[in-house]
Amino acid sequence: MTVLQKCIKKKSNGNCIWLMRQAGRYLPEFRRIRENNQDFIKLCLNENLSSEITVQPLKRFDIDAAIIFSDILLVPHALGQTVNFKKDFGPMLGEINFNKISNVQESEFVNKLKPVYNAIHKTKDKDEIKDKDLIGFVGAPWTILVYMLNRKSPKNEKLNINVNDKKFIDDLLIIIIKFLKIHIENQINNGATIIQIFDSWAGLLDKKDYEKYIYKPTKDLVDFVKSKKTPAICFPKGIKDYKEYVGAVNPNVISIDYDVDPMLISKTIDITVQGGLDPNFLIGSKEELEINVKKYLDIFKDKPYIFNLGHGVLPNTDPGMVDYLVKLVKNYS
Ligand code: 1CP
Repeated sequence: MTVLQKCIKKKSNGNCIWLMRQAGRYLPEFRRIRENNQDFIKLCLNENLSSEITVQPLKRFDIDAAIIFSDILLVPHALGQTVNFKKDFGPMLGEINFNKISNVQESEFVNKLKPVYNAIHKTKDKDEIKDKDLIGFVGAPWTILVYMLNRKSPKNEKLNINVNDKKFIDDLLIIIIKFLKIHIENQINNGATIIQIFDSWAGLLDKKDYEKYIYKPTKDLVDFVKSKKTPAICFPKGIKDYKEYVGAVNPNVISIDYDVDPMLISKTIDITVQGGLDPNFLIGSKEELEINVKKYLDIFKDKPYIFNLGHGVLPNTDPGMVDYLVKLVKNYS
């Protein structure tokens, strides 16, 4: 059993660690590839390069898992919605043609994402990943819905979704869930050993709408992942009540953001916990980083815990700080 799987099965607190966005712009070796590959979707669909990028952080750091280099927005792309990543702006999506989307066939969708599945297949046989986990992922149905309808990141402005058109949203949600399951299944069949579900925009929703847009659809995916004998990690960033979420969705692991009090989580949640540390601590001093890393490790000392951040590694992070963090976690006792 891998170090991470032992942590998940509550068999040990194995000082295990991986990081969200562990591959990415803070690594010069990634930036070199990115410079020559301006089209981000094309880069994700280049199976040799995406496999190479996936193992880049494992060559540097003593981390316990790789996460496949891909993006949650490949799903709208494979459903026929245009997705472009504009420099210094983020994703831009085209208009939705519901007729077209509701007629997308499974074979057509899988064909478009074949390079992702091939990249997973290639990566799992690499030396760097022997005895380690390869994490596959999807966006949660709500977060995918947000991008498809808002057509850009909702981070700078109020969400621009017309919830009056409920029938349209409900029908789209059904299609999204169907294809997320297909995407999950193909990742597992090609070698993903864990699935993480990213609900990056869970925090935008009113609590009264959680059941319909977050709990029910995400539990549907979690049950599906579990039926494939694979653990599911859920990251509902910004959710108001993690305990209620865990009760409703029942994942194997709950990944927490940096806004939530880890002490409260440790007292109220009895499944494996992942993450929490504010990625900004990787940009500050080593002393401050150490104090805050110890805070999480102390709080979760006698609990099954996977060290990670409360969101992704920031692009201006010094890889040396990541190395320091990994060593702090591995040497903690
Ligand atoms: O060079 C660049 O500009 C690319 C930056 C980048 C990277 C490295 C994007 C654009 N996506 C990725 C890879 C990625 N995305 C991974 C790879 C594996 C790893 O973690 O190392 C993963 C898991 C994701 C998932 C993802 N994509 C999420 C969920 C996690 C999160 O960050 O909240 C989201 C929201 C996206 C959408 C996305 N992809 C990229 C951008 C700039 C955005 C938009 C973010 C926003 O709306 O602000």
